[in-house]
Amino acid sequence: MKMTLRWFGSGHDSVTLEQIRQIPGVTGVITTLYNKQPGEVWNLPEILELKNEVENAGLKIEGIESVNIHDSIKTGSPEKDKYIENYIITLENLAKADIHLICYNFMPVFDWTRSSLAKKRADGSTVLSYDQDLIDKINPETIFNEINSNSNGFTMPGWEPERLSKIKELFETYKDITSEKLLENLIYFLNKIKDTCKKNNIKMAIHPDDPAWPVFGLPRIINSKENIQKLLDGVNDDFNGLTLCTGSLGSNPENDICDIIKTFGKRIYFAHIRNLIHHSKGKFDEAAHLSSDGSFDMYEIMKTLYETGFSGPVRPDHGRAIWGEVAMPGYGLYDRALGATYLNGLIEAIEKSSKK
Ligand SMILES: [Mn+2]
Repeated sequence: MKMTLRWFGSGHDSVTLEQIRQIPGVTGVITTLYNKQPGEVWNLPEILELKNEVENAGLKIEGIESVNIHDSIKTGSPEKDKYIENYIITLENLAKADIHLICYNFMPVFDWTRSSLAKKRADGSTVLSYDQDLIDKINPETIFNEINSNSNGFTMPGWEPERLSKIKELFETYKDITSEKLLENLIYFLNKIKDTCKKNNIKMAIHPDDPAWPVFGLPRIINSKENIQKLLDGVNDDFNGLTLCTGSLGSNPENDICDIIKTFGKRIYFAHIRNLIHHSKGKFDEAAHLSSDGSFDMYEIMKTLYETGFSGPVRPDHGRAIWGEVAMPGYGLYDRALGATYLNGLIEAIEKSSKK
């Protein structure tokens, strides 16, 4: 496994590449061109500029998170093919820069949803949290404003303010999109990019829906073992794979993460590892990475990944805000560095004990 950290790029992230380089055992980053709108072409010079910046800091780009999908592809509207063409050009340019792993999601309107970005814990740190009862009481515009005004001045991925003005319109475009239709549109997209991905050895690793159930009446299709199976069977080719995100899939305690890893092992290309504390149905707080801090058995998760032969990039996912750090919620340096170190400790122990 290759330990990485998500990095949003200079000017978009409070964390620097120099800091990431000093976390023991972190050898790469997962990054993106954060200014790009969904549907826009990524040109080769701008990709190479990003790559050089990362490599000059002694790190490697292990994958892109995300190349976002334009809403017309998700809704299957007439302009979809134009945006798929753009996506293909972007994939070809990334491959020319020797980047072959793409994390993306297929969630309508919102990439992810939380009811709080800074819930105070007993230890004085703050975390992102989700409470379905709170979400049920607010409308999408309110949550959009709340996310943006509580993000410490950073633009949260998937919550770009320019989307707010279009939110009513966006909901309108999704009103006839059932989960079956959404899956059909995803399969259409994957079939269209298949040849490009195969020719360029690109792995598409879809990110599960977060949380793992429908929010604001919008369909969710990558949220359970059964539904992931439908997608992987729908385009049954190696390029069509999965990002294992323990926090997203695990938001629903009915999802057995280790069983999902065993089932899809060979089609998992990227792993987001974090812990949650479940309170009750539809109610959870994010947590520090350690098993003892949350509801997941992190040792079992890492051991299962190891045993399936997973060799791709792994990254600690959201961390707590600790030690007074001001950063994008979930994406500070300190708790993610602790998370990476803990996960590296688990990996070392698992590797050594499996050789005995
Ligand atoms: Mn994730």
